[in-house]
Amino acid sequence: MKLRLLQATAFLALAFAFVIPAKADAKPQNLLKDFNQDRKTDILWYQPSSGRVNAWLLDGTKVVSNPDLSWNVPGDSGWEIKGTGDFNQDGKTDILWYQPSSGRVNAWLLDGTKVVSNPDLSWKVPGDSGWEIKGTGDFNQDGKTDILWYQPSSGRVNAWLLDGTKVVSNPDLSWNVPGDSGWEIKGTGDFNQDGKTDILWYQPSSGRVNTWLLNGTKVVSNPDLSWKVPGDSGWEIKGTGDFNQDGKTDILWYQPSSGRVNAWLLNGTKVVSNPDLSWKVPGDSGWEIVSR
Ligand SMILES: [Ca+2]
Ligand SMILES: [Ca+2]
Ligand SMILES: [Ca+2]
Ligand SMILES: [Ca+2]
Repeated sequence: MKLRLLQATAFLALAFAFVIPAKADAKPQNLLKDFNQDRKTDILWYQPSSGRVNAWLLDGTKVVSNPDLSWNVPGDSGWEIKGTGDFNQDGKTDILWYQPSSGRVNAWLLDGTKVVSNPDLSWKVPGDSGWEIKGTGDFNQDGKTDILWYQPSSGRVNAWLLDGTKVVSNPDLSWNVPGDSGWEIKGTGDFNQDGKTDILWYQPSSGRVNTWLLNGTKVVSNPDLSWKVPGDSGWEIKGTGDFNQDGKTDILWYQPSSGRVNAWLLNGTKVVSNPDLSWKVPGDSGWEIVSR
């Protein structure tokens, strides 16, 4: 009887071993922001005045089409888009919303650009706590999207480790950065291609762009990127992605005054080239890139 159980367990373990390689695929997808599942990074836009949520479906830096998502959310509802991820592990990009007044954190589970359902996460965080959502990632390498929080007053950086929309634990990262340092979290990515989520920082006053290379929630090193961009240039970091499909994280920039959208194609922390995207959007259009 015991032997049979052992055999059954061994068989089950073997079955799981075969499933695991396919799941590893979920990690890059998590960073892609890919609304049409062609494995090419797309860009998410939001216009608070109309409530429209729009996706630029890209072929590299070329805009191929720009469908609206199926639901609208007027900005005066107090809801804000805080990032993207894959909260139900179906390989399709979802959207993360936050309403500071109620503290609710909500996920739009998408099938492409169609909203299928919108469950709340299991924890709430009132906006007056001073905590801000800064992005998503997979900080414990379980293939499930987690949420990155930052509290400028204390300098604490915190990760909500999620099982779908359930918060399982919330460890602090190993380093602190007080908000009055002028450093701001601008996104997440995997800058050293080790399959572990890293954090992107920017200091407008110095123009420095910096990465925290992480091992889970531990900061291992923090190299600067090879280029600087002073904040008074009017350029703003709007997110990350992989715009040339080389498996390396790139950075998305936007200059509202000119309407230019630009991609820094990176090799690790080295900027290799910086092509503009094929479309422009003037800042006074009221459209904002929310592609974290
Ligand atoms: Ca795509
Ligand atoms: Ca999904
Ligand atoms: Ca995770
Ligand atoms: Ca990494």
